[in-house]
This record gives sequence, C-alpha cells and structure tokens, in this order.
Amino acid sequence: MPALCSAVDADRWHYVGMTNNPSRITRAVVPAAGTLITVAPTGAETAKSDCPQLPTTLAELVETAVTCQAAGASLIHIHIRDADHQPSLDAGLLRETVQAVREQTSLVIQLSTGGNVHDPLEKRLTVLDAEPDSCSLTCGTTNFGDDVFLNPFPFMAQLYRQAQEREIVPEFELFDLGHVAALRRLIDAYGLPFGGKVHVDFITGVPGGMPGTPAALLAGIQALPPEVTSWAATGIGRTHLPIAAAALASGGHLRVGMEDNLNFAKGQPVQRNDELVSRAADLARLMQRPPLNTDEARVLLSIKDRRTV
Ligand code: KMH
Ligand code: ZN
Repeated sequence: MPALCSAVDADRWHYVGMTNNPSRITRAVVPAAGTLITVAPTGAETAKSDCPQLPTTLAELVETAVTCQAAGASLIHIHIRDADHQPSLDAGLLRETVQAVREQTSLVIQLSTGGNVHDPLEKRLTVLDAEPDSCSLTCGTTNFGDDVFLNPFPFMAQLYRQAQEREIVPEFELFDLGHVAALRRLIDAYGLPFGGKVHVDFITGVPGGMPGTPAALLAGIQALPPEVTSWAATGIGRTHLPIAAAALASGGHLRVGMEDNLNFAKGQPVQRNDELVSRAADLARLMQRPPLNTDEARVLLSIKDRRTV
C-alpha cells in the first residue's frame, strides 16, 4: 500500500521539500512522526453577537495567531471579517491581514477560498491576490446545513491552476467521500500542486457532509490517491475530540479552532482558540507525535518562503 501520510514512515527521518523550484523552498530534515496542528480560529458562519470571544477584528486575529503558535499551531486557516464583524473577502483587508500575521508570527498562512456560503465564486478566486502561503480548495459541492457550499469542478480547476501559477500551496478540503474522487480527477487533469506535496484535510461532521465518525474518516483515508503526502482531519462540534483522537491514532494531522467547534466540553464554551490548540498539542504529545514547529510545517507542505526577515 502506498504511503498515505508522513507518519507511515514513522521510524525513518527523511528528506522532504523536493519541489519544482527547489531554491525557493525551505529544505530540512523533519521528524516524520510529528503532528501538524492547524488552527481555524474564526470561520465565516458564526455571528460575533452569538460568540463575542470569536476573533473577528485584525487585532484579535493577530493576538490569536501569536497565542496559538505558542500553544503548538504551525498553520492558520484564516477567514476575515469587516468592521461590522461580517464575513468579508475585501482585497485590502486580506492583504493587511496576511502582512500582519506574517510580521507577528512564523505560522504558515492559509487563506480560505471557501468564504461564506453566500460568496460568489468569482470573488472567492480573488483571495489569491493577497499572496498567502496556502489556500483552501474544497473538492466539491456540499449541503451545508440548510445552505449549499458551492464548488463546481470548473471552479475547482480554475482555483487550482491559479494557485499553481502563483506558487501557493493548496490544502484540499474533503467534506465527503466523493470529494476524494474529485481530487483524483483534479490531479489527473492538472498534475501536482506547486512544491509537489499533496496535503488534504477531512472536514467531518458538517450537516450534509461525511459524518464525524472514525468509520467515515477511515473510509476517506483508504480512498486517498497515492499522490497524497499528508492528511489532517477535523470534526465539527461534538465530533471535534473523537475525530482528533482517530486522526492521531491513524497517523494524520489535526485541525482545531472556533471555526469548527465552539465548546471545549459540555457546557463549557471555548474562550480562546489557544485552549483548543493546547489540548490538541497535549494529545499529540501523549500519542508520541509532538507538534511540528513552523519550519517543519513549511517543509512538510513545501511552502514557498515569502517572509522578508
Ligand atoms: N465557510 C464554509 C462555507 C474553506 O474555508 O475553504 C466553507 C469553508 C471552507 O470554511
Ligand atoms: Zn474555512
């Protein structure tokens, strides 16, 4: 069976960072058994009025990024909000956000191209103009509660081609088993992403997508194409913790954060994103898969170094 993730090689240290443009990629040796922890701190669906502790201003987001890196995160998945705390794809604000997080942390910066369920496809493509390190790329349309999260194949292809041209590393978001098949189709049609790595994230437990169960996650893992070099998983709401445990036990990486889960435990709302990151980091250490630092994450994903200092 082909290696589906770095942890399959758990006992070996191996060179990663091979790329179609090696001079612009961090090269190092990383312990393959570590855990990439992504924080998704805000999302586009929760209202600030319903959750005042949600980081929606730039200052709150930067502070969140700093504390989450200290707690063990190495990648941040960002959705921004406007001055009224509404989801936004404003080009200037996106640039400002990328710049500020890049100045204050060494986190891999991933901008959401999923936006809010009501964002038009054309506008979602413009996110790449802010020159993030990475972008999300959802591999198919999904029922999303009472709404529809639209991702037709031509849109996926356009986003993928633009990310390749701009040397931005996509993270393929898989909400359903059919999305794994669409990823296969995308790679067959357009080749590998910039940097040559294929990193996917199973987003489980969305009402309308794959359930947040270990059985569903394992079905997804078993269907992954051999080109996939690493995978992560997250569970929405109360599936957050069981999916994290199942992912770690299966050799995967983790995504946590208030985009996905607003309760630390029953009756205990999350107050800060770093609480979720700390718990994930503890779990990873317990499983002998300690959090990757940001340099190791950059190597794992073959991220182009856009930092100026
Ligand atoms: N807000 C969801 C509709 C992504 O960031 O790429 C989509 C989402 C996925 O959050
Ligand atoms: Zn998102």
